[in-house]
Amino acid sequence: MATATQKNGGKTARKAPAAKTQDQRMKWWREAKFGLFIHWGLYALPAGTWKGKKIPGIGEWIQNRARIPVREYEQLAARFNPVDFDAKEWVQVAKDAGMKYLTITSKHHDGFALFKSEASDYNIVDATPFGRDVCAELARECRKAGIRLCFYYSQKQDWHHPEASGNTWDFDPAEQSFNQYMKDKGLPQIREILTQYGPIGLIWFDTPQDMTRAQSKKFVDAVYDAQPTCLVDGRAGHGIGDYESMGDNLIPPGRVDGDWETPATLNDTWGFKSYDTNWKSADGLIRRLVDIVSKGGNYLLNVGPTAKGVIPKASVTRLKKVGDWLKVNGEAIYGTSASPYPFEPGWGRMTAKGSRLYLHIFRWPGKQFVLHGLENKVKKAYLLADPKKKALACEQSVDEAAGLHTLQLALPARAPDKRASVVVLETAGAPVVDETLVQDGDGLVTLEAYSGEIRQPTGTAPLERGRFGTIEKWLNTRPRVTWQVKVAQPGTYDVNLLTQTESDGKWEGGHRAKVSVGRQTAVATTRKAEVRDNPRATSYLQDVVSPLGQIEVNRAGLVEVTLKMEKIVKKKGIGPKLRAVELTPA
Ligand code: FHN
Repeated sequence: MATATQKNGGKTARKAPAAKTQDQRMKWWREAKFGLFIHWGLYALPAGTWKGKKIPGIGEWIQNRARIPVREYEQLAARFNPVDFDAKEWVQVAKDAGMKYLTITSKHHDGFALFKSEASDYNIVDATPFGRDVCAELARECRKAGIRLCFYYSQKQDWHHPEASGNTWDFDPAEQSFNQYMKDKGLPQIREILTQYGPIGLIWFDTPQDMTRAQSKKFVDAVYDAQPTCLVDGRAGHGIGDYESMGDNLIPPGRVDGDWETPATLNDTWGFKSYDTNWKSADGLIRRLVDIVSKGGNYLLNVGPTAKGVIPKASVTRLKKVGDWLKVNGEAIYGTSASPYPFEPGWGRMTAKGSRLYLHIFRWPGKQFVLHGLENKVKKAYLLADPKKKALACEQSVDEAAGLHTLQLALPARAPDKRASVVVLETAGAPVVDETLVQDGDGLVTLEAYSGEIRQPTGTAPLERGRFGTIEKWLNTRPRVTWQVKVAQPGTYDVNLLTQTESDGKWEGGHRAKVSVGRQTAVATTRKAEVRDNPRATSYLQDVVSPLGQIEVNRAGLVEVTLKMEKIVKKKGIGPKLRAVELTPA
């Protein structure tokens, strides 16, 4: 189980916010679930190309990646004239997407501010022909639309300032004084963005790098001093802040405790790049939103407007589709808490609110749906998409010997929404579940690496848990991974081993893997029988499926499944990167 390290973050560091309890301060954010991130600045002009060359990497990093001298890059300001910028339209994009807050780059790493600043004239009002304060205009429109305005602020990197970090091509790091930068620009600008635009929802610091704890604390205190109710994200440094910010585009596996958020891109860049068209599908965005919320997180989804001030149409249409889904299913998202189950079922995800459990079904089962492990009585079940809330027939039973609670639901043959259809279960009291890993109602048993227990003999090089919920560094044959799982349907199962590729597509087979349940074993050499998209990093990781044979499970109830590697090929030195073991009814 992952843990959001900031769950009490900020409590010791904070000076001012005593006026409200932490729960009161966090309330709007915990209910909001979905926000718009906007990366916008001078980098929208080159849009990924400098002097005729396509510069690899994310668009807002072009100055750094192409080592553009300050004196050259800052001339972009004289050409920055986003005449099509319309704050009302941008806020409407967020509103139509069902988003509740908007976080814009008030200053990104290039040091250029999107607000009127006395601390530095390298800002949109003083340095561009446009001359308008976009933060002021957005503040006005956000207020009217009931959207919380929040500011991203790059506190450590400022490639324009001689005393800040990140620009090693113009300035010598050995001669820099970050304290001087904080005094001259960093802290004054934090005060400006918190005093010029009314109440601010949160400040989104980023890349604290080697800041000292005292420096991080100064920034955070400056926020809390100016606006005690303003939240601070988890990238202020040193674990200070109100919630944890996950890695970019990183959706953690399983259950996550504490408050957290995943910042994510719609394509592969944050700032606009004219040739990045690798857009995520609306279906994928809806499922990611559900996935994140089912684990208790918030989804901060980014757009990168053009230099004219337009949010790309491809972004707007996708976001609108998410918003349309939320119009029907928002009750199962806003203000909900994480699924009471600590694992991810194969058929979809769950969220909860009061005495309601919401089943977000991705894999529609046809006319019958089975859920194991829910212990409360279900008073009524219905589809959220059904305006009449017609009750779905449901039956509950308990198999005492197997320790298994089963709910059977009658569903229409076709899904109301193929991306995610929500069934509401009104339960007697808040949902209570058996937290033991259990077979899915449709028969699949998924044993994900993140929920497996590593049995590591002493003296062997330790297996490691990877960012995407894998088990890695499996380079010797002595460790085992085990799962305790409740099986509902005894019978014969096909056993598959799923191992993950490297991001460059590298994968190594030829290992000998053995899965056992009691005396039953399935053992085979790993090979690429099938390749699937990795659900956590669809665009660049894949799962390789190796069939291991069959095993027989002869009774319902709790069983222990063990995975051992009997032989490991080490030619490429990566070993099997375990994603999951799957048991499918034969
Ligand atoms: O370097 C930045 C990047 O440009 C972008 O702003 C992302 C958004 O989370 N944050 C940093 C990298 O993690």
